[in-house]
Amino acid sequence: MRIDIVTIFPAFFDVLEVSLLGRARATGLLDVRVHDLRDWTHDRHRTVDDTPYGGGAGMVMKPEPWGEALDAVAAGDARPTMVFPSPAGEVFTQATARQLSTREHLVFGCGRYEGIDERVFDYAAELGEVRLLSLGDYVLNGGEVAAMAMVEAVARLIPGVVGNPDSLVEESHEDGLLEYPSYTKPSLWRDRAVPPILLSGNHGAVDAWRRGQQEERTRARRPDLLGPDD
Ligand code: 6SD
Repeated sequence: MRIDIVTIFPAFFDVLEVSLLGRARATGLLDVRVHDLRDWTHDRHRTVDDTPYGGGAGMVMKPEPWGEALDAVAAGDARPTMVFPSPAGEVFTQATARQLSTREHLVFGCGRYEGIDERVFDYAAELGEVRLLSLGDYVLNGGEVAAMAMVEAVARLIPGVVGNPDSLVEESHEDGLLEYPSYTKPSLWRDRAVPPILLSGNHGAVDAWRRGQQEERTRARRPDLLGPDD
């Protein structure tokens, strides 16, 4: 998969060099290209923002550098999927991550200030698929942190990026429930014992206990994930 990231803060993405995604890049599974939006400006001050039409607080990202950036990163590609993190977008979920993980080419456009001139999204829709996606119902200072989270959630679903594929299915949200609790040695730590069932060697009983824990936790913490009958 190829991922282009357009931002005025390329340094935010330096950490993509480490851990599993760093290895996926090194082995060629992932081709991540980070671009400075200011490289598509033409004035001495490399201006990317201007005052909003209609008035109001803050500044808006100018359309011209974005248009050139999208033209450049989409060049030669039939139809990339362009993701713009936005608190006004649809909520990004594990289902969204799964959809995006099937794409050949993703472009992340990271806004700053009060956001990007709306016409950029209309224009982008002529180049490919456009998704305005929100990480959650809270406000960040820009799209970078949201894009980073989405890149990680998507890239780990690409075959080979996560070494053991079993660890992909035994996860919160993969089966619509929260993950069961995990324990490791020692079996007694600071007066706290590991649930004895996990030491029993009875795999059927362990599976049933874990499923019960998933349901109990989901009911307590995330009832919104459950249907009326659960
Ligand atoms: C100005 C942005 C882009 C500002 C954001 C996304 C979410 N879930 N919260 N905040 C955000 C994205 C904020 O550019």
